Amino acid sequence: MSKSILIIGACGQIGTELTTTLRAQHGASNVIATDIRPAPEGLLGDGPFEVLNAMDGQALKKIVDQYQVGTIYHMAALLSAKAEGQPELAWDLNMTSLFHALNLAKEGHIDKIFWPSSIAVFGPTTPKEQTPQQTVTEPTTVYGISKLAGEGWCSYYQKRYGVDVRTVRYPGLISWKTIPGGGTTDYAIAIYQDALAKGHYNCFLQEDTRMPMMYMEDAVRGTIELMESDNLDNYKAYNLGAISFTPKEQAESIRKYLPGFTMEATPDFRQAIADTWPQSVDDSQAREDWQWNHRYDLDDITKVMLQNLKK
Ligand code: AKB
Repeated sequence: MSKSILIIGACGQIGTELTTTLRAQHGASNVIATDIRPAPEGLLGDGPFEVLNAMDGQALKKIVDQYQVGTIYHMAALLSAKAEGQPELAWDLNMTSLFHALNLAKEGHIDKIFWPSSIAVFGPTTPKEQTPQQTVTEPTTVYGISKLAGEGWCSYYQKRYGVDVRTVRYPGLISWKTIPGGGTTDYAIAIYQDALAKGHYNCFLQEDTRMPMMYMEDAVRGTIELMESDNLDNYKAYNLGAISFTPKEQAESIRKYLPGFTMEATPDFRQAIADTWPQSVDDSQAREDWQWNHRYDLDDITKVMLQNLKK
C-alpha cells in the first residue's frame, strides 16, 4: 500500500491550493489535511481532515501512524509582518514544528519532508538584484531569522541523519482562493481586491518598491515538481523566481483591464521590511536541477486575479 501525504497548515494561503492539487493527483483519501482550526466548509473539498497544533509532536505522530504518512508538507508559519508583533511565538511555531517533522523522519516514521523558506532569509547586506542562492544572509526580521535557522537545521538533518528534506525560498505569492495574512508582500493581492471593490488602492509600500513575485499555481506546481524530482543530491534551499515588479507597474497592469483604477501610497512599518529584501532572485540552480519554469507573467496574473475575485 502506498503511503499517504500529510499537509500541515492546509487552510493557509499555500496549503489550500497545495492540498486540492495533491488530492486531484493522488486521490482525496491519500492526502491528509491538518490545520490548527477546522477547515471552512468546502475549502479543501473531500478527503480526511484533522485539527492539529503543529507544535504538538505527539498529536502529529499519532496522525502519522494512523494514516501511514510517508510525506509531510509542512506549511504552517507566522509570516513576516505578523511575526514582528509576536517574535517569540513566531520563533517557537516556526522552529518547534519543524523539529517535530525532522525528528519523525530521523526516527524512520516518514520518508520525506517539504519545508518552505522565503526571500526573507536575505537582508540589507545581500545583493538586491538577481540575488544569488548562495550569498550574504543577514536577515533583520524574526521571520527571516527563523527561516534561515530552519534551512540550517534541514541541512544538518540531511547530512547527519540522511533525512530527505526539500526547500524552496518562495517570493511573494499571489492567490485568490485563500488570501494571506501577515505578510509584507500581501499588498500585491489587496491591490486587486480594492481595484474591484473601490477602484482605488492605498498601498502600504512606496510605489517603486520592487520585489520578486509569483502566481500561486506556479508555486504549487514548482513545489510538487521539487518533491517528485529524483535528480537531487545535497540539501539546498532553492531560490524560486518568476517575475519582479513594483506596485506602480502592477497598477499599470490593472489599468489595462480597469482603466479608471487609481493608487496612492501610505508606507507603514512593512516598508522597512521590504527594503531589506531582494528585488529579484537568481533561480538558475532550480531551473537546472529540476527544470523549474514559471508560466505566469504580470499581465497573466492580473487577468486571472481580476476574473476570479470578481466572481
Ligand atoms: C511575507 O511577505 O512574509 C511572505 C514571504 C515573502 O515569505 N509572503
